[in-house]
Amino acid sequence: MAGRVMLYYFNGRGKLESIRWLLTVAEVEFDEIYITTREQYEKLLSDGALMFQQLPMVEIDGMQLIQSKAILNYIADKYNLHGKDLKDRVMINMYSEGLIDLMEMIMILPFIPDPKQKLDEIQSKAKERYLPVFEKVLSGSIYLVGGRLSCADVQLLECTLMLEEKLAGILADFPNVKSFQGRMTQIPAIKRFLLPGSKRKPQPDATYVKTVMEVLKMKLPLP
Ligand SMILES: N[C@@H](CCC(=O)N[C@@H](CS)C(=O)NCC(=O)O)C(=O)O
Repeated sequence: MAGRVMLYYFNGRGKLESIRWLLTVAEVEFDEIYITTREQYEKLLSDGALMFQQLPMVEIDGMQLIQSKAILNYIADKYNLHGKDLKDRVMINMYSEGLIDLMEMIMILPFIPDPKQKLDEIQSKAKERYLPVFEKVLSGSIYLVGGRLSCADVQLLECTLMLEEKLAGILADFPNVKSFQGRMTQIPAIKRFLLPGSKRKPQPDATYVKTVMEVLKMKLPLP
């Protein structure tokens, strides 16, 4: 198991995409095993690889890690993307948790029957609750916490790109966030990740939704 990092998930963004982003920024090479059938998922279950019977699972440093936030924190700690001390870290975690809340709203759009209503809710929450926070923090600093790059910066970039895919022009009233995006996309590893053919996943399509639903035996509407 030791050796290259191996990711187990669907061939799509979901709860793994932020981990792909963070590994990329940390310049860690990784491989992926795409779960495309119920049998593959059941095999992982019977092997005891999925503690809470959920994906994603990441093999790293001889461990099988589950829970996406725990995995993000491990990578952030290991690769010095989690601030210089406890006080930095709690701020980074606060920003991260907010961004994850927002990204999870976008993530479920393809699985819900009335995405228009949900998208309107995302737009108002993004503009009134989340983006103003980051606009303010970035008015006086290049990065979100402690003047250095952290996992929260990486998630903010990911999240703002996701927002713009769904709501073009949403950053118009947030010039500091837009400039931040411009700076972040100049980081060489990120520049490469944003090019076609990288390990970054596209927006979810019907095939992705169908695979997730079949593998997990999900039924609509979601609870
Ligand atoms: N808190 C977990 C949630 C993981 C999760 O909900 N995974 C979904 C796929 S995206 C899953 O495996 N669902 C199956 C189930 O809950 O039975 C995490 O962030 O990793």
